[in-house]
Amino acid sequence: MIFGGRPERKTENSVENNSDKQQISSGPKPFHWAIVRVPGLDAAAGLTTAGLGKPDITLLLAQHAAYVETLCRLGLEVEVLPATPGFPDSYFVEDAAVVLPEVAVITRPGAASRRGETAAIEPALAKHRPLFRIEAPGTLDGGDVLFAGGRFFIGLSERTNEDGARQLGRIVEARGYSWTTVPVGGGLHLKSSVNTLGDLNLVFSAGFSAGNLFREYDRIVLDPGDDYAANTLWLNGTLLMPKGFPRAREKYAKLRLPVVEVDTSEMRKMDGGLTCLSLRF
Ligand code: CIR
Repeated sequence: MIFGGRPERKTENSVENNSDKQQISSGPKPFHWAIVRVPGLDAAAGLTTAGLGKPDITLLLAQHAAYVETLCRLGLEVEVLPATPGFPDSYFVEDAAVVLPEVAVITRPGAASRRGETAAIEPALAKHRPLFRIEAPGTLDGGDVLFAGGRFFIGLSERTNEDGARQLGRIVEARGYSWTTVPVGGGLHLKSSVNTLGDLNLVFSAGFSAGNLFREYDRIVLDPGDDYAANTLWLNGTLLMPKGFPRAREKYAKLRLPVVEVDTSEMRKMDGGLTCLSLRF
């Protein structure tokens, strides 16, 4: 079922206009589509290291519906896929695919319990893009793939291995994008710690360090204790951030972008955040 959308969207420009930076980016492209999946009643059986207790399924469903409504309000057309019983993490759709302007790449999730999720995402993406696939022995979770300033950063994590990163790298390279791997260190995925706030502005959790890798970017580093807020989602010039991080919100103010706070308390219990709940393209 498809919800929302609006016929015309304005193109957002980079917040900064620095000539060096223009070389690596022509500005973020607006998203038209989002794909999401309704959480299943078995969502509490998903993988988690959060130690925050079991999610309240009724509240989880309500928070998910509010997330979808927010995407619609921001002008996206949202395809809402049905729950897939037996795959309690499948509403974290971001991990099952990576969508480029030209093609979609079906991943091979690093967690064995999540491998079967990809079959259920393929038909939705096949309507929009030619499909490529990450093949064994490669593993890759979409949560480890950050596209910022026209470049792909691919996190090497417990879920994404060198082989998976290289396979994705070859696919993006063939379409004119540069890519590099990034050691994720702690945290589940790369995007648990780093996200784009629109093109060349990046947000980092306090403990994340990647040497010089992001030197051309403008960096906002969050305070210790605000790591979860690093999973903030740029959506066509609006920032969606998790509810309850006033210090992070204050740091974002310098970007002069509208900010919407979204309650993801129940997803957080399952190690999920705002980016993992949708594929956007
Ligand atoms: C998992 O451990 O795979 C899920 N419980 C959470 C996945 C979150 N996905 C993401 O950050 N991209």
